Amino acid sequence: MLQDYLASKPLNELSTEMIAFTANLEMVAKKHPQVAKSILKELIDQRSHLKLIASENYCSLSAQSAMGNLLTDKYAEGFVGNRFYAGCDNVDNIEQMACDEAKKLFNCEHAYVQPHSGADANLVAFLAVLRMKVQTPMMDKLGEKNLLNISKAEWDEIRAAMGNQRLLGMGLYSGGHLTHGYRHNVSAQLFEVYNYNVNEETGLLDYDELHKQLQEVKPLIFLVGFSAYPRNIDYALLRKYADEVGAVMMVDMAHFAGLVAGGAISGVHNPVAYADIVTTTTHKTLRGPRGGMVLCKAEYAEYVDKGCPHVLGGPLPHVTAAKAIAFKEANTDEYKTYAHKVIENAQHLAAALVEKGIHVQTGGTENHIVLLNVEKLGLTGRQAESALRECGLTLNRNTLPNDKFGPWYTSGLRLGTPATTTLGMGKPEMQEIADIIATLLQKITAAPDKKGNPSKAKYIIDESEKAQAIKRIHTILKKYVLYPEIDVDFLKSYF
Ligand code: DSN
Repeated sequence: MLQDYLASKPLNELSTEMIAFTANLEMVAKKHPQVAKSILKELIDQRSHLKLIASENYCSLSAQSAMGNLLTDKYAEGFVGNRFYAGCDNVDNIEQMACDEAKKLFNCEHAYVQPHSGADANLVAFLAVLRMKVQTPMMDKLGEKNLLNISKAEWDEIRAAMGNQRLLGMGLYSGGHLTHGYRHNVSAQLFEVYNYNVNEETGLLDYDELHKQLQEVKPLIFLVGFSAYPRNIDYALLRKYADEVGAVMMVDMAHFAGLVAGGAISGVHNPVAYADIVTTTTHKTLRGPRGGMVLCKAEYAEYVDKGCPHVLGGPLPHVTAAKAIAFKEANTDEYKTYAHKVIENAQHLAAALVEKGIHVQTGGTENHIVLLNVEKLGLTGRQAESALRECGLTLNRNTLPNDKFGPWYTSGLRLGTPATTTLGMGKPEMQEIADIIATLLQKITAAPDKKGNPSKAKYIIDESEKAQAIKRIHTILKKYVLYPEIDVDFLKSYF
């Protein structure tokens, strides 16, 4: 495969990206051709569908290359300069570079780049706060620094105190994340959880209501952040509220970290400037490899840095290397332009959808998320999601406040612009996409189930509407090709 590509053109016309991708695929195919085929099929799928999933993006081929190598073989439990394994010099250097890049990018006091995901980052943060605010003071009272030296009864008392703390987080149906205290999630088993919600009418956070609730609950952790809220949050105000009740302010900025990094979300809306601890993923708007990170004030650093081994297994040095690359990529003017454009595109998309009669939650957006209510069109989110996917659009269903269809079927759709903006799309494409979506949503109808009752999953779609939509999507995608350096037709001939 690679030899054929190298022989196909003069040397100065060969693309490094294509050589690397082809070599990589050939190495995979040597051991498992079916896996190589699936990788190629995934590229074809991502190229032929419009990616509107708000939490996805396209990571650079350089960051991807940093992940595919021998760094995966290295164990490095502990943190920079304090490892439980020998031979970590290079991994130390890589992790230090990633931490330094992250601190520079977000202008924060401390960065911990080991979490494997956003959920892991949240767990690291939870335990850090519990250890700092509950365990350490109790140990100090005992005049003891080492948990192993205390009696079973003393440890039982500490564990009971740690397990009896309150967390106040945004409700799942209001846009909060599962790890913010959803009953089935470990977060709700670690803490006594209270939820705040958005106003049902407006879909917006009610700051006065939240203030009141915070004063009533007086949580140890006041957790702000979301995975489906299309508006900015005033973190300066919430910091004030948190201080009144002595709560630790934690923000999960997984969704909009890239917009903060690029300066498109700033001032009172930048959580890093106000929170004690900020967690994030690195692969959404931030456009890096799949992973997590914790940023915190210096006083939390020693607790956060114990994430591995207290919460996490060994770090993933190959992913850390890719994080260092992504953070560096994000620290450029080009990326700043990108971050601003993500929001502009989301606003164009939302405005065009509203104009076409689609119900957009909160009437618009201030970030990369556009939330639609499809129940008003007689559909569940599941029906709309599946029907749109058939027509070439990949997006996901989402719960809405007081969702009558629940988290599986849902009443909403969540759209996002990080990926389409990476491809270079702008206002005309957002308007075209809005028109395609609105036309389809207004034509799809719910189908009856086997017993003749309205189904929450099945739908009816007119075949000519579908063909028309696919054609329109392909016209857009032909102009904005994912990883254009990679010649898919050439690679397809080998599988
Ligand atoms: N799965 C992510 C999202 O889609 O928002 C959050 O974990």
